[in-house]
Amino acid sequence: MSTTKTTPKQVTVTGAAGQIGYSLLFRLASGALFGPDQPIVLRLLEIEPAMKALEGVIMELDDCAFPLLAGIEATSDLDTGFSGANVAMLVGSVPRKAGMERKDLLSINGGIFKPQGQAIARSAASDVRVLVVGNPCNTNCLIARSNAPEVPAERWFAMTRLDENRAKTQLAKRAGVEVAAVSNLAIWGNHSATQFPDFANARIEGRPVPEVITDSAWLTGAFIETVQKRGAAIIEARGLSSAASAANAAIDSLVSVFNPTAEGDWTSLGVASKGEYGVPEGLQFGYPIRSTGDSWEVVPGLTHDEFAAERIRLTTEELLGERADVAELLN
Ligand code: NAX
Repeated sequence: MSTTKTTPKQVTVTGAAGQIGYSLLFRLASGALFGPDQPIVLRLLEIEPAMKALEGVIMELDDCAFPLLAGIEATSDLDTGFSGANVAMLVGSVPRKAGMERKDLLSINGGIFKPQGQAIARSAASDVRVLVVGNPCNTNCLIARSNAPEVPAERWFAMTRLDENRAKTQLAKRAGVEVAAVSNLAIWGNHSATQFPDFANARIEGRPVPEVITDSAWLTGAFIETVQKRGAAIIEARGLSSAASAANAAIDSLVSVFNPTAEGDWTSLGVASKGEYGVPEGLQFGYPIRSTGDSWEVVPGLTHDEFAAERIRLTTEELLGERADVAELLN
């Protein structure tokens, strides 16, 4: 195998010295995103106070001697960080602290994602794909996208895949099947406690979930609650928020964008709404997505009962509220 003849992909990761970065970078460098024949350059964007910690992470990356890692650029300068980026993973953000209102959180993060969006428009490669992980990821993605009108709206994704993966495992455990038997699991709406993991349209071994798991009280109650509150349960158990599973979901998300979706299946991504399923246009909304590897579509024609429709209405309302809170940051 020769890796020297292939032009490396430029992959930017923000918040690279953080927890998720610590899991993500090593998987990227080992080929988890583009496979074993595609070298990459990691472009690591951090704020000044974290540059020393980032140096340590880079030492460890060096010490892995990854054959696919063609270079590392560490910087706190936005244009250097996004220069020539084919993929931008926006992980770094400011977490919610005790006493912080949602509005404060949104505007602090707006201060991060607006200039990042502008720098992506100026400096990234013309084929850039952007995945926003840093919370509140849907609205952070909306802010960045709206400040980069030169980058087509369909290149922007907010991460709902961790919720999808969590939901699949809960269903598999309950049904006593392997997780690979669960398919067609969409997370509708916001990556937050209002998200709707759509069990009714999901399948287990090809059959609708409610036919396999007939306990509808569990599906509409404990199942949804477990998925929605999984992040908090991990903090409670580990003393730290989920990181390795988030990094894994970030790679899963982009693999789903760059590769064709399995026949009949779909995956979950937060994308710019064009009004599908009655969701107001422009919201960065979690939908079921099918990709060809080059382009993707929101899966059409799914139906929702009253329960699901109400859940989707609530998560839509929340995203509309977030959008109103950051109106002054939008273009
Ligand atoms: P950490 O606090 O460990 O790391 C964040 C890193 O971002 C820090 O190193 C910090 O210096 C850096 N940073 C802050 N502002 C920056 C800026 N303007 N430019 C570049 N870097 C900057 O958090 P971590 O656990 O890694 O989580 C990162 C984000 O992912 C958080 O917002 C978190 O809420 C979010 N998550 C999103 C998930 C999702 O499913 N969408 C799940 C996991 C995670 O909770």
